[in-house]
Amino acid sequence: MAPVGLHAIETASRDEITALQSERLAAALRHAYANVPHYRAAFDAAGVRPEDFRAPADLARFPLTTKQDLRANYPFGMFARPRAELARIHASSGTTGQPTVVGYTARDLDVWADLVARSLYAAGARAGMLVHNAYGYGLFTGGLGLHDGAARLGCTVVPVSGGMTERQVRLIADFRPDVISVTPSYALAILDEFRRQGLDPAACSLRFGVFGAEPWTDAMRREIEAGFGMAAVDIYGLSEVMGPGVACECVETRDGPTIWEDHFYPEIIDPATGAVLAEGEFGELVFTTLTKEGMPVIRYRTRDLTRLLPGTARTMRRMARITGRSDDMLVVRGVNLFPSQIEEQLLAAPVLTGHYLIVLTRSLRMDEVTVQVEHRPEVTDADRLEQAAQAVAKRIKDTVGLTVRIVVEPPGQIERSAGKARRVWDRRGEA
Ligand code: DLL
Repeated sequence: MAPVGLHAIETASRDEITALQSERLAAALRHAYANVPHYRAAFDAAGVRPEDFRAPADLARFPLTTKQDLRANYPFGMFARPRAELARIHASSGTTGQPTVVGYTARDLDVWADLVARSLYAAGARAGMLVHNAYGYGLFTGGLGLHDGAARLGCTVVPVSGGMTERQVRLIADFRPDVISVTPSYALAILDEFRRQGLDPAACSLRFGVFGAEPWTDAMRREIEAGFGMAAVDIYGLSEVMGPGVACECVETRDGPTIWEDHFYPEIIDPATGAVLAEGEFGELVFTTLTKEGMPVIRYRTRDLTRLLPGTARTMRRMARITGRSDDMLVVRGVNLFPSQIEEQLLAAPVLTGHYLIVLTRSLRMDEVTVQVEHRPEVTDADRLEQAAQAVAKRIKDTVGLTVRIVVEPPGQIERSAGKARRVWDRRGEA
């Protein structure tokens, strides 16, 4: 078990970090090539061998890996160890049929717990604190991933999982947790439930929250921080690379997740050409795992759009908040639109909330965007709500360049999710 607290590598010099990465990248390429037929075939087809790797810049010569590659090797074809040597399997729900399967050796689970413990520590959590873990338990990596990390840090974990919102509030009120881990959209649902029960969420015991698994904005962060009276940090991860804890914000700076670069090597590529972009440029995030045994990934395309930033609270590099996924980007009348751009503007209106759904329809071959959003329960004046709707529509027109219709709904009208929220309903294909 690793010692708990700030690890020396988190503040090592860039030279030390690069040296460690080079050594680990070379080993990861050898491991993947030797043990996963997919990588052997892909490297051979690209005319590269693990021995061609000398320094991180050489990684660009190796082929990228996509979710389709994982699907094509369903269920266990991407494993670098015999199935019997794996301690656990997780899978993504897979909105379109086949799930994506990932496998961990006991050592992988150990590293994962260390990195989630490191993330929680960066977020402000300490040994002895009580953690209310409302990420879903099961095949999703959020619940068990956070659980093992909180236990590793020495916290008391309440494995409440997602759902049963009334009970979430009751347990927070009665158990008095210091830390909550939950998707930001479900945090808002819990916040509403506090108020519905006549309780003041700002007076609750929570001091730190780790929020992730879906895109969210700084406007949403302000809402959650003010609502609960706590510090809210952004935790990032994906199943294919590990799960939660690939990167996490430090509570003292809250300026974008620090990537745990001793275990994951990040690159930013141009999503159209696959070319590696310079530090600071905006594009698609790609990860190579440096220490994973069970299912190493080489240059995995996350589809998440962001940029790399220099370290602040740590020497390791940060990633900017995810703007969205390239496959979530909506193209409406030729304009690119991310749900986060709408969210920013909705939450800037004091009478509106973060419960919203973007509905796309097509009439007379023209795409139309309607944003359904709930108003705050205490504001019921129809004129005020109409003015807010028009003001938001204008700001979206000014910032994004799209005409959208804002429909303000009463509280409770938009479907709640206990996990990742659904933000878009694309009905353009409907007759
Ligand atoms: O969502 C792992 C996770 C669990 C992360 C709990 C944080 C907290 P997947 O289900 O495989 O894994 O989904 C991964 O979710 O590629 C992003 O598109 C999105 N995502 C995850 N964290 C963030 C975040 C988990 N902090 C996919 N901000 C990723 C924005 C995020 N998007």
